[in-house]
Amino acid sequence: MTDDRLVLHGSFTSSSTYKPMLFLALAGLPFSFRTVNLKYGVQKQPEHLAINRYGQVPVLRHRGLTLVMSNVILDYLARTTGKFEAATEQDRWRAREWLSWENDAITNVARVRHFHRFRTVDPAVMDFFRPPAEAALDMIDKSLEGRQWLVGDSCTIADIGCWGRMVFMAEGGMSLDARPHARAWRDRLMAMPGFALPYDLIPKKDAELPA
Ligand SMILES: N[C@@H](CCC(=O)N[C@@H](CS)C(=O)NCC(=O)O)C(=O)O
Repeated sequence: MTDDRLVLHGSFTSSSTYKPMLFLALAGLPFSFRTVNLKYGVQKQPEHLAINRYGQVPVLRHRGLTLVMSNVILDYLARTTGKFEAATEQDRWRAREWLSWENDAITNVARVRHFHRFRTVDPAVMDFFRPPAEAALDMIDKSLEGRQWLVGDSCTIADIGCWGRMVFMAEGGMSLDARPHARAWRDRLMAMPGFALPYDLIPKKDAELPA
């Protein structure tokens, strides 16, 4: 394997892994996938901590670089491939503004799903996180009124990042049913060549993905 090949470390249950994985699938880029089993705590073992100090997934390795944090990885992939990058400098910054916002706000959707699916938490914890999670989904819906994509006239890393973090919302009891603009946007994403949902896209084992 050459240093030029993209290597993504992640997990099939992880929305943060899905985000760069979806980028690569939509871009039709070949890459290697290395699975990190979160259930068994592999992300906290020294070998993984050596590439991600935070003990999390995803990690992207490429050309001697090691990148962590899904939005940093999306930024890197857009810069190095030119794909899903906005057309103007203003819009390129705006796409990154959405990614920064999603890390604050849509993360609450991921938290609610996480508590729902993987842990038993005090209902008060759910009561705390659910309103900002629903508000984040409302924000996406409102922002898409009268437009096809979050930034500019085509799909960018803003769309991939925001959609990717909310993808497991149904596992947390949330939906786009009453959010028509967000629903139409999701359908546009789903119609793109290469699109797949996480459980169909992310392998459970190490894999070599062709273009
Ligand atoms: N802000 C980080 C969040 C990464 C994250 O929360 N990863 C989760 C999976 S979605 C993880 O590795 N959890 C295991 C753990 O924290 O031990 C990103 O966007 O990459």
